[in-house]
Amino acid sequence: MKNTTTTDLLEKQFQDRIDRGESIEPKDWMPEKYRKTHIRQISQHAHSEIVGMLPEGNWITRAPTLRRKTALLAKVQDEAGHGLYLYSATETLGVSRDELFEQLHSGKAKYSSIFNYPTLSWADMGAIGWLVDGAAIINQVPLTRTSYGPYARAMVRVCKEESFHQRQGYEIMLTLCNGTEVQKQMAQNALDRWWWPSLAMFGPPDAESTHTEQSMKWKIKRKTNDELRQQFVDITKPQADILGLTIPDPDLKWNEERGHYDFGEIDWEEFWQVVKGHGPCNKQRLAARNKAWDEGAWVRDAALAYAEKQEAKRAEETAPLQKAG
Ligand code: BYC
Repeated sequence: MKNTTTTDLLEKQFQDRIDRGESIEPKDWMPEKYRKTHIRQISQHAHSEIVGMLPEGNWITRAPTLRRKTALLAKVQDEAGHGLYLYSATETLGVSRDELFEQLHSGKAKYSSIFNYPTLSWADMGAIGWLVDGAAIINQVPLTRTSYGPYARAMVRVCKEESFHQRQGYEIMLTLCNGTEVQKQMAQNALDRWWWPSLAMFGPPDAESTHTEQSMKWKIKRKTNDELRQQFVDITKPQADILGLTIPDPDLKWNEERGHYDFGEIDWEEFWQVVKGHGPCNKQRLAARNKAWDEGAWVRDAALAYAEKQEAKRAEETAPLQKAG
């Protein structure tokens, strides 16, 4: 007969809590693999937000109007905020922010494949908001009910902001599509370049996804990569029709029987090349993050020196009181 160890019992109790829909909090017992999976997923998500500021930051100074500039600036600032909440949520699992930054800057950490593609025209700001933030919402709304409390709570605010991001992107597309023929072509060209990378954002097909099965059991993921990808295609195709744009996929057709759109094969070879660091902008993105980190060293040093001085001052002020007491 198999011996039931304490760990087996704890794991069973943990799974029972998950099955009952309870939220897991930082000080609760959790299997080491659950903790590690969260550190991996939440930190990759945080890095994606931070690196995700770069392709759009590229267009802030060239936004066509003041209104567009303020909206884009606000969106990019929101992404910095999302990155910071998510780093804080990761820290609750016992990893330090310095370690997380080191993983990003050394190239060890993954971040979303999508941010390794270039932003070539203003229409890309529209396509990113519409497609990339649209995909992010579909992926992240289920995460507001993920089993780890700090991650689920961070996702609530993030999703509200993503909704504004998606709308500002779609409105850019709508304006371009109602503009001149050249503007409409810019919008079509941006859709042509961003469509397939946006579908790949959801991750490998379920059959090849390393983590989905366990993450579904632990209710980290509430839907699989393929389910979310299908949902994205079903929602986005009618939006493209309203814009009068053509999705660059000859196999995209409504399937009456399935009640979903069928769509063509994603180039997974390209996806893995990008994930492994060989995408069009991987080197540029890492170089930009490292440069910002190095150039910000004096700010971190000054903040630390100020905090130490304040601490010393407080200690000096309270010392006589303590002596008297
Ligand atoms: N890019 O077993 P799988 C945003 C990796 S932020 C790179 O399915 P999982 C936004 C995966 O990490 C967008 N790598 O993994 C920000 C794993 O490798 P490791 C980011 C990818 O974790 C600013 C391997 O492939 N969103 O939206 O179960 C402006 C096998 O995959 C990708 C999040 O991070 C990829 N696309 O599922 C605008 C959301 N896909 O770690 C927008 C939270 C997979 O074993 N994350 N890999 O070395 C998730 O929901 C899940 O982590 C994923 C992947 C669905 C992404």
